[in-house]
Parts: sequence; C-alpha cells; structure tokens
Amino acid sequence: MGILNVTPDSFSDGGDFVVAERAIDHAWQMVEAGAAIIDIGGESTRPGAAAVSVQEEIDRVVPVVEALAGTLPALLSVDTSRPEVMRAAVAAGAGMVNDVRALRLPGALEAAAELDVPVCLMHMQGLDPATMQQAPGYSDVVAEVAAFLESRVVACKAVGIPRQRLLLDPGFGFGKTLAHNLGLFRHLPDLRGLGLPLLVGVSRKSMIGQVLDGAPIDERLHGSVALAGLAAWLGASVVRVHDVRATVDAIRMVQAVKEAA
Ligand code: 7PJ
Repeated sequence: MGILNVTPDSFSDGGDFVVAERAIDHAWQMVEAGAAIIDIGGESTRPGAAAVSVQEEIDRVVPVVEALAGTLPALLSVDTSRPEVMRAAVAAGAGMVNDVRALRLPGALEAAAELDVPVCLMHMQGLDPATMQQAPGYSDVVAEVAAFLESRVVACKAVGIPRQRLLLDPGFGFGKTLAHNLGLFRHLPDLRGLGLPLLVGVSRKSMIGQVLDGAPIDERLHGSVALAGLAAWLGASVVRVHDVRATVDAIRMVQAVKEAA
C-alpha cells in the first residue's frame, strides 16, 4: 500500500503533493514501483496538525480519486474517519476505507456498512491525534490493542459489516511510546490470532528516528524498509509505505525465504 498524502501540512511530504496533478503522478509512480493499493488521505494525523473541515477533506481527496479510478491498476483506499468523506470517495471510485479511528466517529460504522467495501480498523489510544501522544499508557499494550480491535470487529458485525471485509492494524505511533511500538511489533504474530489480515504502517515514523539516534524523516528509509520486511515475516498482509520500490524488493526477498524448503 503506497501512501498518497493530499495534505498541505503532511509531515513527511512537506506539502509536495497538494496539487492534484502531482498526487496523480505520484500514484502512478508508486503503482509502477509495485504498489497494489494506493491510500489517499486528506486529513493530517500528525500530532498537532491543524483540523480540516469535512468539505476541505472532500475537496482534497475526491478529485484525485476521480482522476485515478478506472485507469490506475490498483485498489484505491481512502484514509479518513468521516462518513461524508467515505461516501464521497467511494462514489468517486475508491474501493477501500482505511480509518485510523476504527469507525468510532458518529455515523462512520453505518457509512462503512452501506458502502460494502473492505475496511481497515486501526487502534489509536483516544480519538484525537493532536493529544494522543501526551501520556500513552497501557498495562499490557498487546492485550489491550487486541481487545480494542476485537471490540471494533464486534461493533462492525452489529451494523452488518462481515468479518471477511475487515483488516486490522495495531496503529504504530498512535498513542504509543517507543517501548509500546517495539513491543507491539515484536508480538505481531499474537495479533494474527484475531484471524483477520493485518496492515502495518511504520514508514518514516518517529519510532525509527528514536531508535536511529534521532534520524530525521529523510533518513528513515533503511529503517522503514527493514521494518516492512520484518512485518511481512511476522505475518502482516499489507504494509503501508512511502518508499514503494525499496519495500517491494525487501518483501519479495522475505517471500522467497518464506517459501524456501
Ligand atoms: C497509519 C495510517 C497507519 C493505517 C497513518 C503516517 C501517519 N493508516 N495512517 N495505519 N498512519 N491503517 O503515515 O505516518 O499506521 S498517517
């Protein structure tokens, strides 16, 4: 899954892809590099990022979805928590919903049920990326993340979203310290016990900078690729990344080892 940010304040793209034309080019490049899914987001979930109105989010995302739908040979995912954006993006041709709030905003469960597309449910401590990193606390991070995700699967079932349409994501960096993130990563196989495909997003995240002596965002490529390969080894079905070409090579190598006699 290649990340396509259409946010002017996105922390790792620095607003480079604000203009729809550039976003469209970038989506094509990622698919040519081997991405099977393009995740299009118009809300920055960076801690401290400015809030975006529903209309603004739609205005960012929908033109890009419209331009890519039916031409780009990839599944288009919309990274949003808002039911209005989910509806507008799917109407424009998106075929997946990726929600960092796991359908907890009012109306999101119902919208996802009615849209009948795959949904990624992500764990985040709290609901607000602006405050989630203030004091992340767990007594057992793996057990609590697993219990949260299971509770969201149950909530989905209650509105008629079948399990087969769901992916689960532990939400690296969303209300978690470095120790929480590393512990969750190490225990990814435990989350496979939930019986649904796992999506992992660690690309360029601060956990990599923290381990690599404060490496800035543009020096996190190798750490990101290492973790993507490791995630694949530990059973992730989808990795959400910025650097598609390097990640695809890494995962193909992991796959080759996995398939060895
Ligand atoms: C994630 C996401 C993630 C899923 C973001 C960033 C922050 N969606 N959206 N999983 N992260 N499913 O890319 O650094 O980890 S936005």
